[in-house]
Amino acid sequence: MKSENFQNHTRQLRFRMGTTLIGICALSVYLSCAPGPLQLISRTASDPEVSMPSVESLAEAGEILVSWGADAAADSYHLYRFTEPDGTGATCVYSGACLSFADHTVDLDRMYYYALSKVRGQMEFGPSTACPGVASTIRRDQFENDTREGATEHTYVTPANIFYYRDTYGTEIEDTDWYYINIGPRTFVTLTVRSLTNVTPRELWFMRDGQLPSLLSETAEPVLFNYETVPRRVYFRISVNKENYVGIAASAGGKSAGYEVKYVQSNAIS
Ligand SMILES: [Ca+2]
Repeated sequence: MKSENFQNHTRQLRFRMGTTLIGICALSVYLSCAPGPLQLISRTASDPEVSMPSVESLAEAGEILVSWGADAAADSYHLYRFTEPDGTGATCVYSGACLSFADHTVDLDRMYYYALSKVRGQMEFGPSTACPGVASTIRRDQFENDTREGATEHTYVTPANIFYYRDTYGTEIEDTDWYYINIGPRTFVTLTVRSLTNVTPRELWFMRDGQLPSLLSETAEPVLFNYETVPRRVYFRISVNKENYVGIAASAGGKSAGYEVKYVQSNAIS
């Protein structure tokens, strides 16, 4: 049964990546993370489960961070990187028992695809489905504000960055930024959203919570209203206008960019 599994997995691996990769990875085990004798004795009897790695784009400047969960049935892991989602340009970038790999050997602003396989004894299970990632000159924002629930409080001025990439297959890597601002009773607040690097306002959308997004412009100042008679948190989102950002009619591309949201003034609603 196990050898049948192995043959199936090996066939899949060869089909997707050619025949030389198992050898490449087997030679490059990182000794510092290699399993000790105790782990080999105490491992479970079942086969490792093939699972996708997590890929964090723009983890640091020039870095894609790939991580995966420990599998008690695996002795070590092989991480493969492709230059195309179909498996073209495969390289084994990591082999060993660690649970993450920071990839610095990448071209900036170019999408790569990572697939994980797990090794148990002489058998390799995988690779998994590939997961895309990209690195750029900047790192992603410290705050995790991709969702409304994780919105960052905006007070006076918030410098931030944003990124969007897509490949010719339509795979997207997208950053969206949610903020909220505390607005007093029957008050409206005026903001500016200014580009800092590599982006023009017309490449960005501004969306008031629950409304349709509108394109930013060099001159427009977004306004947020609180019509209620009690203070309220008002949410808004900055995202990229994909066509303007990548280029009209461009099937693939992308970049990272910096912008700044700034409080201008608040006024009473008359
Ligand atoms: Ca961001």
